[in-house]
Amino acid sequence: MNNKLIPESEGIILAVSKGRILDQALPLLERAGICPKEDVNKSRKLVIETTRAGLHLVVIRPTDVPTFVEYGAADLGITGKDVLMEHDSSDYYEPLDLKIAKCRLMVAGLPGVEVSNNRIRVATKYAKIARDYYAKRGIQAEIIKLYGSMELAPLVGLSERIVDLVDTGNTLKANGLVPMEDICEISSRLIVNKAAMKTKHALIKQLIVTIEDSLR
Ligand code: PRT
Ligand code: MG
Repeated sequence: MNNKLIPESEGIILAVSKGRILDQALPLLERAGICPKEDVNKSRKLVIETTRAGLHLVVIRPTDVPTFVEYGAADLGITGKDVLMEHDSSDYYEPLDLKIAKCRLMVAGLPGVEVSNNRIRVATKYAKIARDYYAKRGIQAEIIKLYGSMELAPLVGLSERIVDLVDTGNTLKANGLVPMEDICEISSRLIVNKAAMKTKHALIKQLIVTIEDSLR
């Protein structure tokens, strides 16, 4: 591809997830000496230059980050492990755990609501993760895919359980739900396009080392 805004010879593109990951990624990048040249929350520009020569940022939805990186539209990306697990591909490297935007992926539900192992409905944004989790336990769960407000599902009888991210537990509590099973810990990761790791090795390696140093 030659019709790109940023010629390959002129640097690398880092795709950062919008929202809460961005809020925590910006201070981390700043510690690594990388500052966007515009206010990423206000700018209407989609490609933002940084104080690190040759490093451009694109700020996109968390779920789009692995896609951009796999196709090489971005050389690197920052997104949640939950997003990567659900995306389920190995078409990129995952060299760093950035230890930001931490939370846990959990099964939750209304207290006292028992379920039988062959009749359980689970509402979640994480259909693949939930399917794998129950399959591993030999439980035939009916997975109901939602795009948000998972906590509502048990309250209105859509499902007996939800699989969702939990941080403080306040959201569950506010809705009368309780955490029931721990699936795994989540944090944001740095991912890298496999081809770019070869063709732009020096630039990318330097950047990984700089970010890794700033984690300490
Ligand atoms: O809009 P789009 O669907 O693209 O993204 P989004 O709205 O999911 O983005 P955003 O900004 O919420 O960021 C999501 C990413 O942040 C996730 O993919 C995780 O990697 C990370 N993260 C870390 C979290 C949380 N902590 C978190 N607590 N994402 C969501 N939550 C939600 C959770 O879903 C629940 O509704 O916060 C609520 C629980 O928080 P507590 O503190 O009440 O337990
Ligand atoms: Mg959102």
